[in-house]
Amino acid sequence: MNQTRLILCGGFLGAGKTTLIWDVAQRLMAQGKRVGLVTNDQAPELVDSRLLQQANLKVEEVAGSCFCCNFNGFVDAIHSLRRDVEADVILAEPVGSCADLTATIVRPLKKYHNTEVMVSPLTVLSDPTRLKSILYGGDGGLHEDAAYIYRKQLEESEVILITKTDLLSEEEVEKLVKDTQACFHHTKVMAASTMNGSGIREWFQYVANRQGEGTKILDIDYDKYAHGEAVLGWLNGTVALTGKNAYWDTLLKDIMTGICKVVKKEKLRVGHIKVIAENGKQYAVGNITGDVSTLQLRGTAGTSDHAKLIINARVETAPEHLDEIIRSVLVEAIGDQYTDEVLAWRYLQPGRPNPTHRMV
Ligand SMILES: Nc1nc2c(ncn2[C@@H]2O[C@H](COP(=O)(O)OP(=O)(O)OP(=O)(O)O)[C@@H](O)[C@H]2O)c(=O)[nH]1
Ligand SMILES: [Mg+2]
Repeated sequence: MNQTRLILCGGFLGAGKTTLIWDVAQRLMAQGKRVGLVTNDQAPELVDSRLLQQANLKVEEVAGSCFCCNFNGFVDAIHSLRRDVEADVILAEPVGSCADLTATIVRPLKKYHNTEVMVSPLTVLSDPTRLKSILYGGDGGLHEDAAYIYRKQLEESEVILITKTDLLSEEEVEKLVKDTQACFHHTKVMAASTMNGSGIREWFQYVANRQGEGTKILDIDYDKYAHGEAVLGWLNGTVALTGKNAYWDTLLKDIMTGICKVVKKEKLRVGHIKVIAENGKQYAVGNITGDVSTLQLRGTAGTSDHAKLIINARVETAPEHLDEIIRSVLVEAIGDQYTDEVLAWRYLQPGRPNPTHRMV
């Protein structure tokens, strides 16, 4: 078969990668294109995969380590999508705390797999609130070593896509693009919103018609990078819920509000907390991507006796403490109105990145 176009959408936790991939996949499928997606995380049970699968998209998951540390797993995912759906386009989302993708993913793909995939310019998505802080000398609401990862991601990008522009005025978007461009001279800077659709088509046309050069090799301190990842506690859990004719959106709201209370009280720095409540084909999602003002609740899981909850939390705290927080919020929100059964529950501190390849 022909080469498959591979578009890597990187960027820090909560930047809007999954939402963009979802949006672009829908647009491409409406044009009759065959699309495959690859999600990635340090542990299984991903909200992202469930969200994308809910839209009947073909998703491969590389779970248990990032693409760069499991390069062969990533290549297997690409092969599966080429075999199973004969994908014209693959959109792939690396773990949000991952950097150094040019040396560890783009270059090895170009060297060993260029008959199968044509790699687009590396796009790094950037949430405007964190970006503004980082650009103007702040820490992006992150530990200094996590902010280091954020800067390194921007530094190696071939395209910076500023996301969520619907949250800004036109003047603010213009200024942010200009200031970002001034810091990153050799990078294409674009801006988009999946909420109002602006900029998506322009970004896609840009990346889908070019090849990534793969020349921006980072000068990166792996000790600092490893510590920037390790300051984040990671929790992935799946819980089956039962309640008589329960309205799941209320429970989701109670859970997200309960988490916000603790985040505020303990002044916790959040990478991304996402929770999906699924009732068959109906689902609702809650996200927190920074301080508590970033809380978003979308969709509806409707009413039924049974539902499933998947929780993915990345927060700057010890994983054991994150476990305590999420458990106690769940116990309080679930109360005696529902019964719950934990189907999967894992909390961890990401290990030191140890890439399969590093081609400089
Ligand atoms: N207002 C607004 N919110 C957005 C936009 N794109 C994404 N979001 C929200 O940002 C939050 C995070 O989006 P995701 O797509 O899950 O982010 P991600 O980069 O995949 O996050 P990780 O997988 O954790 O790294 C969600 O609440 C989205 O609804 C946008 O264009 N506008
Ligand atoms: Mg995601």
